[in-house]
Amino acid sequence: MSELGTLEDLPLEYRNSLTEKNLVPLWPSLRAALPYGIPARRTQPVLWKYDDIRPRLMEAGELTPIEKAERRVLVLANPGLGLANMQATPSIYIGMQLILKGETAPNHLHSPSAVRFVVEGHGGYTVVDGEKLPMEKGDLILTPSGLWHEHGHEGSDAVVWLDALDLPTVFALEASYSIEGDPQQVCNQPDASQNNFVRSGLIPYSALNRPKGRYPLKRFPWKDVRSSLEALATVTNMGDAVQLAYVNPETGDECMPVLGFSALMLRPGETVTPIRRSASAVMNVVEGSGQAVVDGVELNWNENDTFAVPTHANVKITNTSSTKPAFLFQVDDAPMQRKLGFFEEFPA
Ligand code: GTQ
Repeated sequence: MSELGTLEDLPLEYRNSLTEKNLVPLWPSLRAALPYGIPARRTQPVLWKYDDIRPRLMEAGELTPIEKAERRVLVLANPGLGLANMQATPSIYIGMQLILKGETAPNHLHSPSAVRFVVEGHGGYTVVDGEKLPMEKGDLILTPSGLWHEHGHEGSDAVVWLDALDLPTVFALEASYSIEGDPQQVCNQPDASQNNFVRSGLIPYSALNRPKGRYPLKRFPWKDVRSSLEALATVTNMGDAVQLAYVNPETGDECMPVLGFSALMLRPGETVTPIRRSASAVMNVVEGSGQAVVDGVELNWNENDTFAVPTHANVKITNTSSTKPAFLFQVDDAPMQRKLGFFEEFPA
């Protein structure tokens, strides 16, 4: 393979003449743009300890009233991507949001899609499109692009949840914006989707006769996810991932367009080595403790910790407890990569 010409190979006068006309020669940058074999990755395998986040989040609760924050969030930023860019991975925004007793985070909508995954506390809720959705630990709440949403807290102790947004992509496309709104009228059937979709394989008959709902199910209670994982574990060989994807119950498709969500159970002492994939991911620990080795970097995690997995990374995850299961929540950008036609898996 021949060496490509560099910028310095070109006469200064020629280079300046290009710059002047907003032109750039490709060949000096070609290999950086299209590296051989594996993408150039700046994303680091980072671990954010909840023990580091929590006290700082509580301090934010004292320093910044909700009116001054709109959303009181500490963003989990990957240092490899530049902290100010607020990316956990190139496509995944992750924040930890705090809401205190009696507070409300005002109604708005925006072009990025978001989900909430509850980390601690009781009595939080989000109103999405008029539907009031309770939030308990591990519950997943969808707030899709363009739908009104506001948060509140009717309990006593602090409520914290993880926000996952496709903001980096929407922002990069210069399509990110929001609209403020008045408080929503809450409909008289709160959380109705819980009664529409009680068991997989059963959907309301009337749903067959209308266009498929884009977001028919907006809350996935953790207690159901956890028991479903335990059931799946009984028919899954040790070492094979016990993993469930959150999907649209009317279509079977991933429940959001850009980011995908799944839950993983590791049995006591179990190690899983997921197939290497082109998607990046962020994992949040719901329960348990263990170790992830991501591209050779050891990350020792406990409950509520969060870590980033770059694209194309080699991953090994171990539950280090010999007695208790571990449960992880995964956010990845596989749905977007699939739609764009370049999602890949690389069997060992
Ligand atoms: O709760 O609506 O972490 O709009 C970032 C942007 C949370 C939210 C974030 C948001 C929200």
